[in-house]
Amino acid sequence: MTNPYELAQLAANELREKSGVDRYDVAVVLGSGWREGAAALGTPASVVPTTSLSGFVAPTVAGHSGQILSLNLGGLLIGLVAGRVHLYEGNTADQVVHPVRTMILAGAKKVVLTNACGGLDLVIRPGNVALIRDHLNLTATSPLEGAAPPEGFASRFVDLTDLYSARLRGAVHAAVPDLHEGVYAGFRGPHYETPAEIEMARAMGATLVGMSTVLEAIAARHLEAEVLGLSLVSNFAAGVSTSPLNHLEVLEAGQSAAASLGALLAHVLSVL
Ligand code: 8IG
Repeated sequence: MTNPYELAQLAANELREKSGVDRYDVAVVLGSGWREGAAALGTPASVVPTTSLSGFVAPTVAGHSGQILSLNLGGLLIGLVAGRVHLYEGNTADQVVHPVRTMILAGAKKVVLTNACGGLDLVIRPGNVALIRDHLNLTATSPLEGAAPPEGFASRFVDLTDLYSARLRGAVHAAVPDLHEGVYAGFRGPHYETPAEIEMARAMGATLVGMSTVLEAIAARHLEAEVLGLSLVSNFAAGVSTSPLNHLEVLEAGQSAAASLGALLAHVLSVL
């Protein structure tokens, strides 16, 4: 049985061979809503289906196969991971973080994690994007559980003080005015929270809630990558808004956001 690190190294070698890209600078994991926006980054130089790479599990969302798209953005080599997988699909923490480990072992020293989430703060409205400043891992698991990482990898007792890189956040704030920052609470899902759970998350300091990102951030930091988190707020979390947005407003917020997400992503990538 190969360990998760050897499996990711194997997948990284396969990816380099199949994509023809011998190193990556930045990996971007595309969450819901971001895939459409990423099309604005340009035509990928190569598209590798994740089914052809060791250790990748297929997303269970209908019609969305996993792909790694390689792009050269003004000399910056970007690997876009489309088709994130989650704990709630029945995957282990190691399976959830395998794409991130693979991209880092293929050379990426920076990892951008994008997602769609619920918002707890009335000031961060549906359609807004927030930078993740910190997180609460409420999944009750870690990608570093289990056997110790093999020789050559950092200890599993990772310092998460600067998990969402202050340096990268500073660069993005300088380039993109008016971006919010939030604390992302990662739940297992797939159900949304009860209003009481959202009040619990608020009391703990959360302003954003979702079902992804936290495990990937931990695994990326363990492999010594710099992490940036971008959350598209898609809805107010349970019980937050007394006058819930109607469905049409939510759809409109999502659509107008999708149009600008690609431009935002391109701008962010150019300053990292
Ligand atoms: I979009 O309100 C989206 N994803 N946990 N809660 C959780 N995940 C989400 C939510 C939400 N909205």
